[in-house]
Amino acid sequence: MQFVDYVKAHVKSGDGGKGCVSFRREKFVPKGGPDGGDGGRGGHVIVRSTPELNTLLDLRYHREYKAERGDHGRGSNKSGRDAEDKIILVPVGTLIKDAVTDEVIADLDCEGTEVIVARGGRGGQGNQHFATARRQVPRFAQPGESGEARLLILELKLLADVGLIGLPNAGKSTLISKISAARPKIADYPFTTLVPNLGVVKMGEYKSFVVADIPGLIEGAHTGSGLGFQFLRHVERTSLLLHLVDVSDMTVDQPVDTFEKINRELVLYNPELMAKPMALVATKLDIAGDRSKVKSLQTHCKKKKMPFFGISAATGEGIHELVAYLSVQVEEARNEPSCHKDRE
Ligand SMILES: Nc1nc2c(ncn2[C@@H]2O[C@H](COP(=O)(O)OP(=O)(O)OP(=O)(O)O)[C@@H](O)[C@H]2O)c(=O)[nH]1
Ligand SMILES: [Mg+2]
Repeated sequence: MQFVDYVKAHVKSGDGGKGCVSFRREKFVPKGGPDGGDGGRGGHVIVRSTPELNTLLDLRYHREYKAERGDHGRGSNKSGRDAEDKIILVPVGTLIKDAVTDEVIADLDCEGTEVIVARGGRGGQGNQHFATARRQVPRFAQPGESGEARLLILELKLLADVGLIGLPNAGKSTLISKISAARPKIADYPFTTLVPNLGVVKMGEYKSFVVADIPGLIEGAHTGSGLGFQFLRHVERTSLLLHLVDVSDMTVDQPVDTFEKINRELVLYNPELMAKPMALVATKLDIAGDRSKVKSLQTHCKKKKMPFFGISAATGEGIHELVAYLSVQVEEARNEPSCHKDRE
């Protein structure tokens, strides 16, 4: 399935219905008073998050959302019906912005939350409201209020606790397939992963955490090299980053330099990413040869006070320790007030 995480959409709420000008007509009651009903409210346009979606794909093919106008008021004090609201369903984790002002309208980061993005116009009042002692025959009523039109940007930022980053071929998808039920495509060429994958990792009997595997990054991603760094938005909300480095890669002499180059790409994307806790994971230990690269990375981590792990998805070496570390970190992050405590 295609994965879409950025779309623009036009929304327009419904106008309010017109208030009615009408007078009571009954047998034997000459000059009945005004009885024009009110117009109904125009429909709102509402964006609602649902766990059943995981891409903004539907919005790519349907970029205009219009709610209906409210019914006009009628005689005999009959109010017009309010129009139905137009609901746009989006995946949990969708950020909604006004495309013109760039203002964030809402961040639907919980399941089932919703926001009115364009408010329906109020219905106009019928002439019955305008009768006074001195004006007993009001021949006017209020028009309905206009609806709002807006251009929105919808941006999906997946919700995950741990984000996997690293060069293409580093073993990110292999790791997620080892520790969760996710089965992403794995292959020995770069850019196997083209869209993010999420995997749920069990943490004890009742709890779990979510890991995001994103496409590989290369130097120059900020200028669009490789797949660019657009997918980094999906690790922006994580509480922890794992930076994977393939220590069996013959084409890399100095893994420390490569590691720092990729870190610079993160800073260029968003300096806050580098402020997140990060651990370095040396991968493919089973084919790492004399492990001299492992040692240089380990020393580098010690200097930077960064946690270091060595793993092999092939033999299982180090995987258990890594998952135990992640469980503790995720648990701690969830206990911090700024985090989503309700996600388990
Ligand atoms: N021997 C060995 N091979 C591994 C290990 N982990 C991954 N590989 C191999 O390395 C290659 C790349 O693995 P992927 O998991 O697809 O790498 P990736 O980081 O997801 O790559 P992209 O999606 O292209 O960014 C595959 O051929 C894997 O089988 C490991 O621990 N040992
Ligand atoms: Mg991959």
